[in-house]
Amino acid sequence: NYAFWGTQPVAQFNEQPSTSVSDGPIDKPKTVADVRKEPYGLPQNFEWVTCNIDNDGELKEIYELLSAHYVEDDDNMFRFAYSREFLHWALQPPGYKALWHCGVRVSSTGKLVAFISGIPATVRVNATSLKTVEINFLCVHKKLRHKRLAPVLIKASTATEITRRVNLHDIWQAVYTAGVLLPKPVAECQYWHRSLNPKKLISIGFSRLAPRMTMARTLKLYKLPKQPQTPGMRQMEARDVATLLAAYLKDYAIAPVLDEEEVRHWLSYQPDVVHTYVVEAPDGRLTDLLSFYTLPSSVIGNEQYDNLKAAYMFYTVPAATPLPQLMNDALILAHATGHDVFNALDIFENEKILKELKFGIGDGKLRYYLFNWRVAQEMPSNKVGLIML
Ligand code: YNC
Ligand code: MG
Repeated sequence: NYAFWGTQPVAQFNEQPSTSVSDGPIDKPKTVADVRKEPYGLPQNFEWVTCNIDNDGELKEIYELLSAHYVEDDDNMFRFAYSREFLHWALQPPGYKALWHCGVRVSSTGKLVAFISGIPATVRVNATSLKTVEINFLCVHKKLRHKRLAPVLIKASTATEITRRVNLHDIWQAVYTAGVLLPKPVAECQYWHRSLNPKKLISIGFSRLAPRMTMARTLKLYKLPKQPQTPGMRQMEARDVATLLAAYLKDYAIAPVLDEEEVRHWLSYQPDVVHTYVVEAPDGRLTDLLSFYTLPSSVIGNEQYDNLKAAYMFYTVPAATPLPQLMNDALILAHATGHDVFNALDIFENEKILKELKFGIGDGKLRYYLFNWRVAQEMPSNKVGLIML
């Protein structure tokens, strides 16, 4: 029973699967002229603001809101702690719109109490390339949840105010991911985790010593070489333009369509934000690509550690190098740059290789959603070729 989502142009659970359904929009077509020009209302003493990411003070406010109130695991032991540099990268890709960095402040004090963001992205869904907004970083201050603001904010913000701001730019579809089950996922994916620093992961309760395993045997099991094993592996530089990626993404049912400038934005090496490596053949050709991004989590209420440094698999293209070898190098490079754990979803071809690389299955799922777009069929996770931060 989804009081809110039941009213939105999203696929619903009770729709009868039918062979006659084909991919397409859910709402009747509209134009920018149909879009309301004034922001939606908020309760007394709250106001919409557009956040300026280039202003260090405003970026810090978003960073602090998310650090204290964003996504936690089911047992409330860890909370995502996106860095300021990361937010800067994630929120300002080519063509970004400041208007889509949407905050809510308390009018009397100016305090930032909620945030939601969108970035422009062309996403191919089956045969259709859609100009979409990718929605992310929806966050409401804990004290305001389940109160009067929350439903208003959810309703006014996610599906009316951010939608209005996006529609003003003649964009009518959105892509988003969430752990929670909402109407109706286009794909459901599973998280897997590979220990890089098992001793720390055990002491913070992220993982446990397996039955009949000692700490010494555990350390040995997860030990990694110091250097990547693939000859010609080096950091990606701005001069490298990975045309490899575009060709690879064609095999997936949902995938981004990236131009050169976007590839450069998303894949240029930035320490502790996005780590990208290419394999350069002796003749100078680039044959493979691997990348991961850095997303730390706060460790809630642990005496010894307050932070967990996680690497998340990002776009990785095996061609001359087999995927298991490329991924093993990703583990080595993540370990060498101080990450404690490497996380990956069972998207792309990952499912086939995660076990042999000593990943363990996680308890979190990640669901992919489309707004105002229906697909004829849900996609298996190995047809997903889109990664959202
Ligand atoms: C969620 N994550 O079911 P119903 S992901 C979307 N995404 O609706 P409540 C969510 N909807 O059931 P609270 C959601 N979580 O009545 C809950 N909902 O139909 C739905 N957490 O729920 C929920 N960030 O009163 C319900 O809300 C309705 O006070 C109200 O606030 C929710 O960024 C939230 O997990 C998530 O800050 C803001 O719990 C709050 O609890 C919070 O219970 C911690 O809301 C942080 C967190 C979410 C991360 C993300 C993607 C968001 C997508 C939003 C949808 C975008 C639609 C497309 C717009 C553009 C369209 C165009 C063109
Ligand atoms: Mg809630």
